[in-house]
Amino acid sequence: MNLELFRNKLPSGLIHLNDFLDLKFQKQVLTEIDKITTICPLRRIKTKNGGNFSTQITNCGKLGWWSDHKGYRYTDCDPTTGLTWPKMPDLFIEIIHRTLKNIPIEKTFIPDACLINYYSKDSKMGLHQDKDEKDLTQPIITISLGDRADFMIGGNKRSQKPALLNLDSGDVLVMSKDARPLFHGIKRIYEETSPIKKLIGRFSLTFRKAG
Ligand SMILES: O=C(O)CCC(=O)C(=O)O
Repeated sequence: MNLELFRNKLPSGLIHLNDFLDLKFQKQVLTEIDKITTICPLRRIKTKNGGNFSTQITNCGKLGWWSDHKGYRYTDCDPTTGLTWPKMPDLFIEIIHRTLKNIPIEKTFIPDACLINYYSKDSKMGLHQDKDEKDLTQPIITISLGDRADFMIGGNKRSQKPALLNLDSGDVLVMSKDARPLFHGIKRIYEETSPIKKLIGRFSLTFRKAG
């Protein structure tokens, strides 16, 4: 399917803060990811039907998102090690505060989960809705780091054709209000476009109020 880049206004509730984090800040985020993945390594997990995700994931915060034959869910500890997820770094909380200050939404969002996805050059993420959180009115805030990605944003039904939005390193994307339930995913990663030289591939960090 040929998808086109957004040319006009983004859907209501979808807020794209382009180039929000400078390179120095991005490198600090990467250092925090390195610390998290030392305690809780990135892993390729299975879909509930036994398929393979092409991203690798880990988590930090009180709750972490997980998937295996038992289904999609949030857990308070890493199902493979039984250890609690690493604490959410203060730097991540600072980014959330800065984001909230810059956007016209309620300032009450306090994330208790941060899902970290790692994309290598061939990784993708199929169209999906984020529905495992208890309160689906709470926004989702995503930080992009590393290679450029084509983010797909569709409608309330999977059958609606999505459009594309480029997400670059340092961008922050907010799915709030009417945009919260929209189908979304990652169509493509642009190899070797990362401004952070030691990062090959892309990380996304999605902050959610899960519990
Ligand atoms: O990598 C991204 O920007 C999107 C991640 C995502 O859709 C998710 O974790 O549910």
